[in-house]
Amino acid sequence: MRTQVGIIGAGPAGLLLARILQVHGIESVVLEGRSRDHVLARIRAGVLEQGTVDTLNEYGVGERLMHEGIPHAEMQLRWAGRRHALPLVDETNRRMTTYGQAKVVRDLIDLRETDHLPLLFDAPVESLEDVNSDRPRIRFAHDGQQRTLECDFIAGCDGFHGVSRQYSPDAEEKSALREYPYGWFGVLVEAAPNPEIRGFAHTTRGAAVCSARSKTIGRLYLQVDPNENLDAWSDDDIWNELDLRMQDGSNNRLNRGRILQRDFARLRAFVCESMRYGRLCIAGDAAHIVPPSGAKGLNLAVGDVRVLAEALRRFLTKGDTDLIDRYSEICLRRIWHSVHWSCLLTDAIHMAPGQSRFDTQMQYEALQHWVYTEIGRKHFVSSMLGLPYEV
Ligand code: FAS
Repeated sequence: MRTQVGIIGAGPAGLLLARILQVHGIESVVLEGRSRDHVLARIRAGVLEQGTVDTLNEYGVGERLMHEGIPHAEMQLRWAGRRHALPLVDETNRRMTTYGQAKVVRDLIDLRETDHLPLLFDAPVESLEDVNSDRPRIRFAHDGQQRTLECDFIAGCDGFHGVSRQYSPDAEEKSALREYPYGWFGVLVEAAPNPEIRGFAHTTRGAAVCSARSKTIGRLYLQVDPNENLDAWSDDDIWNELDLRMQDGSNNRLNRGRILQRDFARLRAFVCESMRYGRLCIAGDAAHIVPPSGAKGLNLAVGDVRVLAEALRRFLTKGDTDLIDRYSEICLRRIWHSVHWSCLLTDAIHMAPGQSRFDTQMQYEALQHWVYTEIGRKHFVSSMLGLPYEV
């Protein structure tokens, strides 16, 4: 097989890159290691920055999003048993929109399949060859055969546990990692999200997060110890703990319903600053991981892919290497800004094991500053809404 751009991974990064390249008349093949059902069933991000919404609309993938997306007007924060809120819209009317990652991925897959463009599922990539030559190759398995995809360029969009990052020789030395001593026990629930109980709660029992994936599906999280036995929690235990942590002195309670899915997410922050080596570029979670508190993971992937698609367009159509040479530098400005914000927010709302009353008071001061000072609100809103794109 031969193509211009070989894309590893059919997550948001790989699929959106394929779409943008297609619009610019550049061929690609997407190789996805898991099955189509598995990819479509994965529940992850839920909140899109304005830039992500605009990008999906710009490339013709926004129709369902504009019908089903739920724009946010405010962020609720709870601490010391009280509810506080701040507007989440900036002076240019940019805002966050709730629209689950599973829907973004489905929209992109539907479009690719409607256009009959190559997207191979159950096609795990096993190795890359000659990434520093002008004829890089991808070795993958498909339908019980060992296959090779010859390309002009390889895009590693294969997530944190993917294969591509290891083919950048200085990736290890140029990577930075922070592991948090707690994680998120997440549940997907069939219950209409209660608009009076949204956002983050800081409590001495641990943080809680209440968000929506649609008007009838809620996505709720409890901070737990990484070694927590999640099976020991009955459904009632989960609902009671969520109500306990989200209480704010009012009689509001969460709408309850069937728990459709349980999962656990480690909280970590990771950045690999070597995002390009020869004819290989990595994008999305293959290059960075942010604690989900800042709702940045998917949005950062979109930012990377915008730069990568334009860099590949200029290189493959005009031989212009300027943007591809600056790919890492441009992406990292946005990445580090989002990682910093996500870690600030994570540190402010979670209880660290053994933290002192002094530490807790420092958290209250940070939360107070973001909600009740003009400069704090500006910082909070501009960080949540994300930096403007450079490309
Ligand atoms: P992805 O991991 O989505 O996609 C990579 C793809 O590559 C996968 O389909 C994988 O199967 C495939 N792949 C891997 N190795 C391969 C190989 N060798 N060959 C072929 N294919 C291979 N972000 C937010 O913004 N908000 C949230 O609330 C949020 N919640 C999250 C909750 C959980 C439990 C997790 C795990 C992540 C969450 N994230 C959240 C982050 C998440 O949404 C990512 O940022 C997003 O999926 C990044 O997209 P991709 O870079 O495309 O990586």
